[in-house]
Formats: sequence, C-alpha cells, structure tokens
Amino acid sequence: MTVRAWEWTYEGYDPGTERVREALCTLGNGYLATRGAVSECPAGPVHYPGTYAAGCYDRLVSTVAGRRVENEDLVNLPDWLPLRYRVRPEGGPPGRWLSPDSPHLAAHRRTLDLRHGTLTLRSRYSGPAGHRLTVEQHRLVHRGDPHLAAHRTSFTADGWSGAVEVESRLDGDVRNAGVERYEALAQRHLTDWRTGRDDSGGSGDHGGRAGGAGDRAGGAGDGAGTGGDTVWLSCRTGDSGIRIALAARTRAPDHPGLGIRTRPAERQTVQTLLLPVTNGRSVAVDKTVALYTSRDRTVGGPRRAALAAVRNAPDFPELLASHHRAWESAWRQAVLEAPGEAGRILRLHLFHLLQTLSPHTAELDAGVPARGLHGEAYRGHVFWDELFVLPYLNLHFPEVSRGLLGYRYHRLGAACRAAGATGRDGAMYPWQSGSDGREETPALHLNPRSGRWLPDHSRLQHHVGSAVAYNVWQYCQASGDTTFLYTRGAEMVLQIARFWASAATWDPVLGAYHIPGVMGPDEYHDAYPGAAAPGVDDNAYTNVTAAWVLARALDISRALPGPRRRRLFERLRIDPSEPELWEETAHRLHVPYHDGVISQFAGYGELAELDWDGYRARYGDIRRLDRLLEAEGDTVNRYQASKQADVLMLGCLFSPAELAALFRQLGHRLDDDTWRATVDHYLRRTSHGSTLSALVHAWVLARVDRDAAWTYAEEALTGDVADVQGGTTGEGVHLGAMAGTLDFVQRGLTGLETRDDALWLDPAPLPQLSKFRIAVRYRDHGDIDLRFRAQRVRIAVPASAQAPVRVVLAGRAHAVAPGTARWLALPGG
Ligand code: IFM
Repeated sequence: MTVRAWEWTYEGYDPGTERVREALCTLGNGYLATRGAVSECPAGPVHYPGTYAAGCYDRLVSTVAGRRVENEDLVNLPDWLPLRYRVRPEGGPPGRWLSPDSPHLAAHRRTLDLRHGTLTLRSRYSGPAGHRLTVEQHRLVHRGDPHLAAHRTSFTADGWSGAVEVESRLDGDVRNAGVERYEALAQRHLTDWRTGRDDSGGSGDHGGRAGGAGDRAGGAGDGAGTGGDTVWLSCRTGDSGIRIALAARTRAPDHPGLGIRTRPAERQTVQTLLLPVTNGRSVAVDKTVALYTSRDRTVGGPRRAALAAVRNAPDFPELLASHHRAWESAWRQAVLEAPGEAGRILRLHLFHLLQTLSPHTAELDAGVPARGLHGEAYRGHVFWDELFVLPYLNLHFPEVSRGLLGYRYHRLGAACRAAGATGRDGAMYPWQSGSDGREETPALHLNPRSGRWLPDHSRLQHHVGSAVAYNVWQYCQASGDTTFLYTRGAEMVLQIARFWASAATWDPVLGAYHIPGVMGPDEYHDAYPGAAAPGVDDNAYTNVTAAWVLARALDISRALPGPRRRRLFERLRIDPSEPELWEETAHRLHVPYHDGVISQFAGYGELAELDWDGYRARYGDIRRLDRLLEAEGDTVNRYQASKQADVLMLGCLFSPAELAALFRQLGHRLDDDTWRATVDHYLRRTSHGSTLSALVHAWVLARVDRDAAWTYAEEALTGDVADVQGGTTGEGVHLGAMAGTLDFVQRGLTGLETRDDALWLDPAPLPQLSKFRIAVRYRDHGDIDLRFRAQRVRIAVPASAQAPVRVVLAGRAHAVAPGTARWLALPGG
C-alpha cells in the first residue's frame, strides 16, 4: 500500500484483504455510507458491498441453540453500486463480464482521497483476444446533499475499437450477511420491492410490483424497453416498516443520444447500454443515485423525493465540484494536524469520523454506531463508545454533539422505564441501544472457538449511563450551552444520578454504599467464579464515575434558578429530600483496594493469577482470552485478567487533579504512587481484546511511562489500518478507537480542559508526537489555534469583540486577547 498525506492507495487486488479495504474505503456523509466495494461483483465470500443509513434499523427473530432470540440490525440497504461491463468486439460475440476476479485482470488500484472525499478504483484488463481495457471509476457520496451518491466509470480501449456493454443495476436483493459469526441468525430485512422507470420527467410512478406474476419493471408496458435514463426501486423493512427508495440515472455523457435498455427484474432494476469505444480515447458512464427513507421529512414520500432529487441533480463534474467544496469546509472546522505516519493515520481516522457523524446526522434521531456506518458488526448498535467520540466533536462540531445527545434524550423515557422495571429510580441507559432505546444486547453470543452459544450478561454494564452524563457535561463546558445544560442536559444527568443513588445499597458494617451486580468496562468478568447470579460488586470504575455523576447532579440542581429547579423537580417527581441522598452517596460509595492498588471490583484480588507467558506461548494471540479459556472448559472469571482498561479508564476521563479530588470526595487519598502501582498492576494483566484498550493505556501511560505510552499509541493508531484484532475491521471500523486517537492528541497529550470559563492546558508531550496543531472552537471565540512543540505552545485567538481568553497552563493563568497570539513555555521546557 502507498500512503500519501491525503491519499490512501491500495495497489493490486488481494481477495484476502478485500473486506478490510472495503471498510477502510467506505464513503459516507453522516446520513448514509457505502462500503468501498468494487461495483462489478455481488456480495459473496470475498466482496461485501453494503449501504447503511444512520438510524435505519429493523428487528428479526431467529432461533439459536433452541432459543428464540430477537435482534435489531442497522439494515443493509439496496445496493446502488452495481455496474459491470464486457467487451463487445465489432461483429464478434460478447466477451465475459470483467471484474477484479476475472483471469484477465492485469492491474488494480484503489485510492481513497481524504481531502476530496472520493474513491477511485482503477482496473486494467488484458482481454483474451488482445482487447486491452482500462476502467477507472470515481465515486462520491455527496457531503453537501446527503441523499446523493454517484460514480463515473471511464473506459479506455488500448489497441482496438468497438463497444463495451455496460450494465448498471439497483439491487434490492440484499441481506445483512456481513458478519460470519451472525450466520445462524435471520438476515432478510427488506420486503415488498417495487421497481420502475421514470419516462415522464413527471411523477415517475410507472412501476409494477416486483416478485410476483405479472410483475414488471420498466414502465414501458412490455416490461422492457428503451427510453428514460432514470429508474427507481423501493422496498420497506419488514418489522420497523421503514420505506426506502432509490432512484438512479445512468448516462453516457460522451454519447448523449445513446439508447439505454431497461429490463424487468425481480427486486432490482437493470439498465444496459452499448458504449462505442475508440482506441486510446476514454468514454464515461455516469450513475447518479438518490436515496430517501420514510424517516426523512419529505413531501410525497421517499420514492417521489428520490426521483425528484435525481432529476434535479447536476451532471457528474458539477456534483463533484460541490462535493469538494463541502469537504473543504468540513476540513476547515476539523483541524488536527500532526507530521509523519501518525499524522496520516490521524487524518484517516478523522475522515471516517466525519463521514459517520456530520451535521446531517444531527438532523436525524441517530446515535454513535460502534462500527461506524462501515459494516455490520455489533449490528450498528450504540454503546458507550460515544465517550471517545463526543469530546473531539465538542470542540469542532458542537452542533453534531448536541444532535447526538438528542438521541440519548429522546430515549430517556425508555431508560427510566428500564430502571423502573428493575425496581430502581431514574434512568438506566441500555448497554446496546438501537432504534427505540430498549436494551438491544443479545441474550446469547457465539464463541466461534468452541462453537457454543453463551449467555451474554454485558447488559450489566450500567456505567454507560455515566458516559451519557459525562458527555452532557463536557459538551456544555466546551460550548457554554447553558440552555441545554439546564433543560435536556439537566434531565438526563439528574435521572442518571437518581439511578445510581437507588442502585446503591447501604452497608452499616462498612459504613459505605455498594453497587452490586454490575459489569465494568472490562467485559471478561461477568460473574464471580461459581456464582449462580451474574455480575460483580463495586466495580471501581462504575462507583467512581457514579460518584462524579451524583456530584454533577448536585452542581446542576444548585445552579438552576429556584423556580426552574422547582418545576424540573416536580416534573421529574424528585422529592426535595433526594439531593441529600445524592450528596451522601456521592461521598460514600465504596472503592475496593487490594495490595495497595485500586481493585477492579470487590474480591478481584482473591482471583487466581493467570499463567500469561504459558498462554502466550501456547496460543500466540491471546487477545480473546475469554474465548480461549471457555473453549478449554475454563472461565476467565477465575483470573485476574482484563480484556480492556477498566480502572485505568478513570485516568482517561479525569485529569490527575480531578481524579485525586474525586477520590478525596470518596474518602481516599490517591497519590502518584498508588496510581502508578495501579497502572502497573493492570498493565500486566490485560489482554487488550478491544481496540479501546491500547488507546486508554497510551493515554494513561503518557503521564507515567512515555516509551510504553508510544507503544500503545502506535497500536491504537494501527488498530484498523493494520486490522490488529485479526479480521474485525472488515466488519466495520472501530469508531470509538479511531475518534479516541484524535481525542488522545487533543486532550490526552495536551491536558486540555474547558472548565471554570478557562482553557486549561497541562501537556504531556511524547517525544514521538510532540509537534502538532489543533484548532478548537471555544464558545464565542471562534477557532482558537493551538500549536504544540516539545517545549512550548502557541495560542492564537481570532479577532473579535470578546474578552481575552483565560488560559491556565500548568496552574498559571494567562490572558490571550482576541486578534493576538502568544507562545508560552511548557513547564520544564
Ligand atoms: O463498547 C465496546 C466495548 O467497550 C468493547 N467491546 C466492543 C464495544 C463496542 O465497540
């Protein structure tokens, strides 16, 4: 692979890594995304074209291991990519359809252009009868108009003239089949297909129902014909009833009068054209597509909207130009630059973040899908991963953060019902969330090593609620959006705090509150060894973040003007005495310790030590230690072994001073020695079975052990580009880890905090990553430009009528006036 600053190029065709490339070459705009699959081949063991729209879910029932299970998936929508071709020599029979899988492929290259948001796929064929042909496709998913996507495919004959037959399709016959582990589960979400051709330039309602007797697609009456260049396909999801419509316009701009034949087909539209080619001259076929669903605000429904959008869409060059402009503007807001390889990967991560979550997403009722809109792993569900995503967005695209918090707010009712169903107050957000905010964590998961379906208790990760509260707080601190904080934000934080207060049980002997029966971020420990019931008690991460949420709920209640507080308390039916309980719980939640380190949970210190070296020697890759042990008939619950950072996550969420204060609040002294010993303890007992783990370790180690920090930073950076978890990237990128690397630079290495009406900096530069630039949108100041060097930092504030920005660098306050820039020396620099 060749890598340039703004381009990722994959040379050659490699079926073995095709799915990883498809995921990494995905194009999207926050409304929809399409994997970077070749347009010539259907889904199969090698290729997996997939198109997903944010928030478009559907539910299916399957039977596995004799149990009925219900799953909600982000639906794989009809495929708009298909376009294949074959040589039609003058007077001769047509050749075979060509594709990268064809034996005539002589060269293949795929280039992702990050600056312009385009994908270029180039294939050169050396045909059997000397018909050399180069095919180059430029593809875009429009950033400005989120419903539009297009590709231009150019054909260049080398040494011959004749024709190329081109077939373009909209394929509705798709399933959710992108993850092998889910093979046993139902996959067919789409139904009720209809297709047609738009001859009229009017309503376009010419389609018949496809899939039954007398069906036709083509609108010409006989089911086939030549005419208009635009076709449409509509269908709906089986359970959620979302209507989906695509319209496609196929044109040969170099041969404006060329006839296009439309053929009836079940569940798809097929358009063919015979494209004259002349030796050495390129001729193009443009396919412009619009996609709408019934979740969009349209007049007349998705099909009419899609047809109108395609009819009004400009030709490819103009579409490309407006797409470029939209990307230019996004990049201006997204500034995070670092030199070298790390900088290039960070840019790729930023690109995929911007493609998954954009201002268009903020218009939808959609959350942060763990694997982006890039694949089907975790079924497009929303976990706590937004904790790694929003802090970056807050300082660049606050309106997107606000939209994503809206997704959580709209599901607050469901979270309160979930808490009520377990006899607790407040809001219990689901570990996995989808369309309506109910718990979507599957009841069973498959261990591919043993082939056994096992109970999945990860729904006990109630710490997801604290992540929601943390994001509300961080967003409001960064943006100064007190309106949100005192309305929707307050409701969420208070309800989450109430949940924690009611989940805590008083222990008169210990004189502390316990939170029993949970799982921490480390997903290995879902029960005590031999216990009948799942869950562990007093997970330190859970308890400490719960204490933080309770304290913020108190802050908000105190800051709310009296009448507003009264109204809010009345509406949420909060008893005026409840804050007393919050206060007490915030100070007396139990934090377990063993051997001078913070225990991951109560009793952790009594678990057995694992023979790490032995397991490494036996298996090599032990990231999924849980699966290895289960397949051996053992369980990871018996060991001091973590899948990913758990206690150490605290060092990622809070600055050292804040964390020490939080522990003080809970009656403990967290000194540097204890923290270092804790870091060291878990570092040696973590298998890094999640891409989030390396990221958190890099972040925490940056202030403890710089060399080790860089090792983990490198692993976090290469997580997806090198598919370090062995095959998971092909199922979708790890959006939390990707965005987390941006936040690692933005907050982890700078110590940047936005609190108490100041910008706080406490840099921890790594020698390998000490020079970088970020521009952060801070309240009404516009983009504040921060340039970091190993020993100093430059802060430039755009000209405005605002008061100077207060910058606190390692405890010393400085004022930087609008329209000025200052270099400040780093402590010890
Ligand atoms: O949320 C994460 C979790 O922390 C680790 N397993 C994957 C989930 C989704 O990314």
